Amino acid sequence: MKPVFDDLYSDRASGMRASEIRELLKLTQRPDIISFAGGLPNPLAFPLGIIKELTQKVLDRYGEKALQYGTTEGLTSLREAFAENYNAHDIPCTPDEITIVGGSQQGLDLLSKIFLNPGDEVVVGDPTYLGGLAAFRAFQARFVAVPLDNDGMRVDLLEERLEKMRREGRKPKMVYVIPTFQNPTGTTLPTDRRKRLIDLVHEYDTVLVEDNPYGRLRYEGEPLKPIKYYDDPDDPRVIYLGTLSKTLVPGFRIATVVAPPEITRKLVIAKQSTDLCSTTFTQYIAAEYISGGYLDAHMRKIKTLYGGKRNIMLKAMDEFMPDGVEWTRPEGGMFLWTTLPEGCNTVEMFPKAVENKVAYVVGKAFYAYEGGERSMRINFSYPTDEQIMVGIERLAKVIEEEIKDKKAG
Ligand code: PMP
Ligand code: G9A
Repeated sequence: MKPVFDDLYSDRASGMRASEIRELLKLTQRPDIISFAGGLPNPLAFPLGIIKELTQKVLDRYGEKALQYGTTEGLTSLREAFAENYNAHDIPCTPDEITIVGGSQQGLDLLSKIFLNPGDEVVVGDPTYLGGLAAFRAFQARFVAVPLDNDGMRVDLLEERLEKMRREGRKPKMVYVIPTFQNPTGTTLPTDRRKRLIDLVHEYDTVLVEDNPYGRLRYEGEPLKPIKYYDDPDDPRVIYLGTLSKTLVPGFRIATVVAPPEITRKLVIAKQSTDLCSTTFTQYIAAEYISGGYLDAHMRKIKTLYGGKRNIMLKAMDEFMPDGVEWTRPEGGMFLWTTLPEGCNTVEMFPKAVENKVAYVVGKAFYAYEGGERSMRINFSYPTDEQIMVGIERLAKVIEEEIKDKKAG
């Protein structure tokens, strides 16, 4: 049948494509499949008891107000609580510089809405978070994809690209980085690269979007200061995205965009036409949670849980993976990035993995244009310890077959 609505869709909607991760999430609903695909927090890390208590408190104290529309900027007490918490964690900001958004995904969407015309260029890591690529693509961006090494984005190559663009009269609208325990690779930018990034966005007159959902999920090693810490207060260029999705619960849909006042104003206007305001009820609960000091205490519990799962996954990888397979050993976050030997293809292998009841995200999904054919992202925060052991054994068998087939073929 001829598609009825094709000539009605905008150019923007015609170019949209489904998120591999969102589609794969359906697999996690199948009880027989062990999924390492979604970047989901573990339900064991959800502080149900405290949330129950605080929900009751919010209803008793604020009643109907907590269920009413709120301001587009977000609840003042929540912005104050975030500002205090952020300042204690080397993210300098005032409550007025914070906009509460419905997840950092909405932050990426709104930033695209205010900065991008069709054809505008955005610098991204190659690979990078596929939801970021999707948000930029929805506004018809083009990408300047800068390769990563074991220390995250190659800032030297970024500089070369920016210089070349300048010679050609081009300027990127944003530089998008996930500095700590990057999605999908788990890599972390060292301090010298963080500082260099600040210099570069000043030198080439653009902004840096620092997306930091995993920064506090560190299981070993010394914490690094966010890029925002090194920003110039007299000429701020960093827009910082933080979220409660990985440190409290994703179902609240509460995140922050920290930006200079001028950008914050534009962002708020853009959000007015998107959703008027973020969910009032969960903002009230989150404000109580953060100002009550629960978040920092809860981080210790999460770190023990996820650190243990990371170790189990690394142990299983060491035990089961065939020769020639390589993977990262991140000091935090939720993912291992795994690369198979030359000739293997993780897209072609995917149906065999599902047949063997294990799932991952194909590496290709995280590349702006091409790459990642031999790679995959595997998540360790969501599965149970037992699922990690069994699932990695299954995956290793599938990979072993793939390697044999490629050698034979
Ligand atoms: N950015 C990155 C790098 C992510 O990994 C995610 C979620 N996996 C998001 C943004 C979106 O998170 P949320 O909208 O739940 O805050
Ligand atoms: O789409 C989601 O559920 C968020 C997870 C993102 C990811 O897996 O990177």
